[in-house]
Amino acid sequence: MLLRRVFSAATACAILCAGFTACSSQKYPEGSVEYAYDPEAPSLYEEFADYFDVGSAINPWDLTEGTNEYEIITNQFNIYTYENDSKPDHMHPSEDVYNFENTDKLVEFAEQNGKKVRGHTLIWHSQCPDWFFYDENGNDASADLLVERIKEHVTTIVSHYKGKIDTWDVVNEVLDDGYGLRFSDWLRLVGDYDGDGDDYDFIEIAFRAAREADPDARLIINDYSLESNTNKAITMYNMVKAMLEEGVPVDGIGLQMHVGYDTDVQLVRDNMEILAGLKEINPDFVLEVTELDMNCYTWGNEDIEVDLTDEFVEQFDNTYKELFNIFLDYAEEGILKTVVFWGYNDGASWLNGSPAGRVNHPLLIDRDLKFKSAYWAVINTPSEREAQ
Ligand code: 9MR
Repeated sequence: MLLRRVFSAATACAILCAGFTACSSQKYPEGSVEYAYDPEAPSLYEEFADYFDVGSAINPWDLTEGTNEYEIITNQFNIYTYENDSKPDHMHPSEDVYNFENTDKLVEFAEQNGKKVRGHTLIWHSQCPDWFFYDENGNDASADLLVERIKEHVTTIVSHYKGKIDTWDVVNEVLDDGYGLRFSDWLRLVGDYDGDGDDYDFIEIAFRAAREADPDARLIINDYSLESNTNKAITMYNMVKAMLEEGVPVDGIGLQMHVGYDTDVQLVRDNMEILAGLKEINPDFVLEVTELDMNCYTWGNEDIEVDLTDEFVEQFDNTYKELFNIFLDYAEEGILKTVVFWGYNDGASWLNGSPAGRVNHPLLIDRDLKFKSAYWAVINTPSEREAQ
């Protein structure tokens, strides 16, 4: 078993064959490139089954049966989210039009394979059509009108997937990077709707509507930099605490976790600890890692090709490993339930191409679908821990 984990026959084959063609024992669907994909590799979600679900953001084209991509996502993950197709611009492009087709396919795939789905996302300032924010005369929507639209939007979508989508990112990125709420159109137009002195009413209304539409779905408030920006983590803690005390049905916080290869893992742990404090108010409160990836470039760096030296790869792998050890700690405390990667192979990651031509390597599987050393570093964390 241990030997298989470290150096499976297919991995050996892929290495021996590297440089000319991949070996014949591997499956290559007609028309596809010859991948270094190792069908014998163990499964991330199975290795972490005692701790948390492991998932990936995917796209509709990943659901084509018979491809290596389909096999990888099916073998490696037990929870999926669409990278773009369940966002407001796709799902509800104009007031009277809902597009359920693609998300229906994901739900069907999940049902057929015994998997789970995260819905990303109902309310966001980005990838959101403008019609929400204007009335029929082209003026700003009134608070009443926007509140009605929020209720309608959330209720229609969540009801459509009642009992089928396990978790919703009800709101995404509602906090500012400095302090307080992001000044979005949602906030500007709805404001303190009920006059009780707080201005998170658009969030509260969305969560209440979602709970009513599907009482069993897990409802998450999702944001980025919570693991690195302590002010933001404290702001989130305070806001969610106030909401829980008012009975707003927030089940957990999603930490997107788009981190760097050199991220300060102690800070990640400390900020998660702040958010985990919400368990004192609701013992069932959860944390989820919702969009994990590890940028190979530091902030402000304009390079387009990183030098993958042994030293760099070692640091990259260690950071992944340390993060997963933190995740395992929080899973053992009963608060961390889900870890989702933002994509599953380097070639398809959103982190490529900006600046133009940039090549990034943020995930556990490379562009040729070869399982990287980081994959082995991560997948071995539960067994190494149990052996201690
Ligand atoms: O990965 C997504 C990319 O394909 C889209 O162009 C982009 C548009 O905003 O959104 C990306 O996904 C984001 C996610 O929905 C929310 N958190 C940040 C993600 C990366 O930008």
